[in-house]
Parts: sequence; structure tokens; C-alpha cells
Amino acid sequence: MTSFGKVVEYSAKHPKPANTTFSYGTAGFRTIGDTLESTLFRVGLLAALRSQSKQGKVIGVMITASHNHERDNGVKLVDPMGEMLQQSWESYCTQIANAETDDEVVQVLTSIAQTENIDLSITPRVVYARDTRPSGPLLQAALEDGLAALNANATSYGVVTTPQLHYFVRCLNTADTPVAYGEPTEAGYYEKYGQAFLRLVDGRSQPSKLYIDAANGVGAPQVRKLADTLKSPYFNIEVRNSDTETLGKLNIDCGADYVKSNQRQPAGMSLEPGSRYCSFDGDADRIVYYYADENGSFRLLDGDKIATLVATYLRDLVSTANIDDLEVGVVQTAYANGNSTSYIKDTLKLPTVFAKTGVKHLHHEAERMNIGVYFEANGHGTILFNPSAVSKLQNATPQTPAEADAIQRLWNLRDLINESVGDAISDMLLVEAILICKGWSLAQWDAAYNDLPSRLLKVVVNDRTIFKTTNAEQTLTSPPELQDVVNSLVAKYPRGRSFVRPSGTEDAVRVYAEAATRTDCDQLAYSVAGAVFDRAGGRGERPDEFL
Ligand code: G16
Repeated sequence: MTSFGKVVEYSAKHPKPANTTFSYGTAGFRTIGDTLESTLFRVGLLAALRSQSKQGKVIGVMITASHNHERDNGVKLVDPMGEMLQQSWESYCTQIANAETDDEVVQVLTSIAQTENIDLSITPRVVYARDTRPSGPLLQAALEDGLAALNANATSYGVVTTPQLHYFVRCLNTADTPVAYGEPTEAGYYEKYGQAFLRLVDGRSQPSKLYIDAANGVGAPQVRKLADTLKSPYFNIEVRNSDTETLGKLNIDCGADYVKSNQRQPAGMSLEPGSRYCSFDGDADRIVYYYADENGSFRLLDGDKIATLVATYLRDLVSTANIDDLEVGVVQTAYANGNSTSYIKDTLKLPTVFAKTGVKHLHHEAERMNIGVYFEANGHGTILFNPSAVSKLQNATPQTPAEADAIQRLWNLRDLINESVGDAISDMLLVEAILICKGWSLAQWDAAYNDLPSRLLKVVVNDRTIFKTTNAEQTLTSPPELQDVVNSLVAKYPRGRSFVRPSGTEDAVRVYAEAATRTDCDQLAYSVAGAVFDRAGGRGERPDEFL
């Protein structure tokens, strides 16, 4: 029997739905969960092949649709260092997911194996996990069939957060090497990040309670496990929106995406001035903070605010550590608030670059920096210390206690962050540690700069694939002439900026706008969304709330 000898038989159990095209988008495959069975089976095959192409390194598979509605599901592959799948393999994913017959599935596998010169005698190793979605178990079973068809050595991590799975993959592949990342277990995860947090805050004043909206997703049980491990007054939390059992609650009126998009608190949280709040998304890879000011008005501390807080803290530590040529940089996307970018450039005097939406794009830009802080405005991001930064820290010879302390703090910070991917739990510990060290309230953090009023809207259209962009997704090249319309609308508003791009995770087109005043911003956002609706096949209700 050839290496692919069992594939046809297994594949026949998971037929591809007719007239459906799948595509590996911003964060893997993502669509209605019930349609994804064949895709999961085939992702199992591909994960095994990917492992073989990496000489048997462990590959991860995460079954989740993150911030999306509960009826959606999705899957993404995790590469050996816990990073997102190498982009050149994304087209293989799309190819195999769309193979029309079982024989064609084998043909695609054979062609990838030849192109990539893969040694098929290597035993593939794959680990996988899922979030709390109801379609998860069925999709997991299909994935397991794919792994069995290629005789993979496969291990389930059960129901965990997406970043935890990334962490496990990195730990497994670095075990017993000089860059060993940690214990590849849930307990190891809580221990590593929790202990780094405690080392950073030791001796400081204890913070007030942090209320966490867990989006009724997997972050709820996981963050409670962290609290149980830490048992520390420095980590005094209360978890809200933690119902992972009742159908229909995941991400509904709660979670980081809801809070960021609607710029209001989630259901189940009434904000008291002086209290502290944050929201995770459904698979706990994003986080945003918020509070009520003294007038009771809602104030959001999103991914841009987290990036600037973290970059400021790192910049100051690096300066105190007095290490030559150790630089901090920041990576953002077009969704970054214009005032955050000005603040990074003009006040912090740090380099900043723009990447396309999707942490996989930001991650690669951050790798080019010594210490790269990358965050999307939606609260998805982390920090990377590249090998040159690590060796500079290792070779540093501190001349004063202050220099030695700053270097130690940089090491602790590095241990505190999930370097494989954006992680709501580790990012929360990072923010908490910095606030505790600075003795800051959320209002003091917020005071660094004022956001320009901004608005993010979704427009549902007949076919979002007709939308093509360039210039880090800020300029439309298709549909024809739509960008000219956007430009003419933007020109009407002081400090106006707006762009349109197709979502890679939802069946919608996203419209972002910002301007000098709230009224101008909303008018700009809704007029651009209206133009998209009118000129590019809008479906459902026309977005015209403010016009
Ligand atoms: C995913 C990606 C993020 C991206 C978001 C929205 O987040 O990991 O990097 O910002 O989708 O993407 P889009 O605008 O293309 O729909 P998550 O939290 O849903 O995995």
C-alpha cells in the first residue's frame, strides 16, 4: 500500500459539499461550521504532510472561529515554532479543500509531496484542540480521520484557547534544546506566564479587582485555572460572561470584538467609575480594556493603547538598561488610530511600520525588529525579541544596579509574553504587570493620547471577492471607481481617513473611518458604507444610520 493508500477510503466518509468553494483566509478556513467536515478531514491530511516536510516536527491544528458567531467554525494550522502556517502552504490548503473527488484529494497530496520533496517515510506528529463551539466535536472527528489516514502520531489537547495550542506546539518542538520554551501542558502554561508575572510585580502595591468578560468562551475556564494556580492578590479577578454550556451565547453582545466594534461595554457588565474591565474574544486570542470615566462615559483601551503602553514601558527599560543598539519598534495595521501612530512616532520617537490585517503579517514584520511590539487595534498582538536582541541581553554587562534591574525586567517580560502568537491571557498579565509597576489606573494609562473618533462598519454584499486592495489594504483597486468615491468623501472631513477591505474571516466587507469629530467620523463611515452598498451589490439593510 502506498503512503496515501488509505486516503480514498477515509475521504469517502467526508464528501465535499457541492457548489462550495473554500479558501484559507486571514486566520485559516472560516465559514458555517456544518459545511466544514470535508475541509477538516483534508486539513488533517495536510497537517501530517506538513509535519513530514518539517522532518517530523510537531504541527498544530486549532478548530475555532474565534470572534465569529457560534454557528461558524474554522480551522488553522500552526507551524513548528507556534507561528501561523507558512504562507506558501496556504494555497495547498485551499487546493486540497476544493478537490472535487476522493481521487483528486490523493492527486493533490501527491503533487504537494513531489513539489516539496517530502520524505513520506517520516512519521507525522500533530497536536490539535478546539474551542467550545457545538460543531467542534464533529469537526474534530473528521480531522482525526485525516490524521489516521496518514498514520500520524496525533494528540488531542481537548478544549483550550487558541494561543495555548500555539504555546504547546512551540514547547514540544523546542524541548531539550537551548531555546526550550516551557512544559507542553496546561499547567506548564499557567506556571510559565504566571511566575514571570509574579516576578515582575513582586513588592509593588496590589491592584484593584479586574472584571473579565470572557465572551462565554473557552477563555473563561482557562483564566480561572490561571487564578487558581497563582492564588495571588496581584491577580484579583472576577470572570463574567462565562457560560460555555448554553447554546447561542458565545460572542453574543459580549467579547472583545463586540466591545471594540460597538464602543460600549458588553452585556453583563455595568461600569462603575474607578473599576477596571477587560474583554477576551471567543477563543481568547484578543483582549481590550475599558472603564467609565468620572462622568460615567465609556472609555476604550484597545490594541493601539496596549501597543503604546507596552512600547513606552519597553523603551524606558531599554534606555535604563543602557545596551547599545537595542531598539524597540511597533507594527500596526491600517486600523490603527491615526493618533496612536503619531504618538509612537512623534512622542515615543519609535519606528513604526504598517502590515496587512492578520497577525501572521504583523508577526513577520515584528521579527525584523530587535524588540517588535505588534498589535492590531482589535486587541490581537504580542511582543517578539529577535535573536539579536536576545544575544544583546545575554552579553550585556550592567554597570549599575539600575541597569541590572532593567535587564532582569526585560528577561521577565520576555518570559511573560506568548511569543508564538497574540494571547489574551498573557497580554492581560503583561498589561497588569506594567500598570502595577507604574502604579497606574486605567485613566492614567488612557491619558497618554486621545484617540481620533473612529468607526468600524460591516457591509454585507453579494460577492466580497470582487473587492481587491493594495497599499497595506488601504486602497481599493476593484470594484472600479469605488476608491475615487471613497477619496472624494474623505476629502470633505478634517483629518478624515477611510478604507474598505473584504473580511478574511466573515462574509462581509469592512469599512473603517476616522475624523476630527465624532459627527464627522460617523458621517464619513456611513457615507462610505452606503457607497459600497450601492455600487458593489449590497445585501440586506443599507447602512445609513447617521445620514
Ligand atoms: C482574526 C485574525 C486577526 C484579524 C481578524 C479579523 O482574528 O487572527 O489578525 O484581525 O481575524 O480579520 P478580518 O478583518 O480579515 O475578518 P480572530 O480573533 O477572529 O482569529
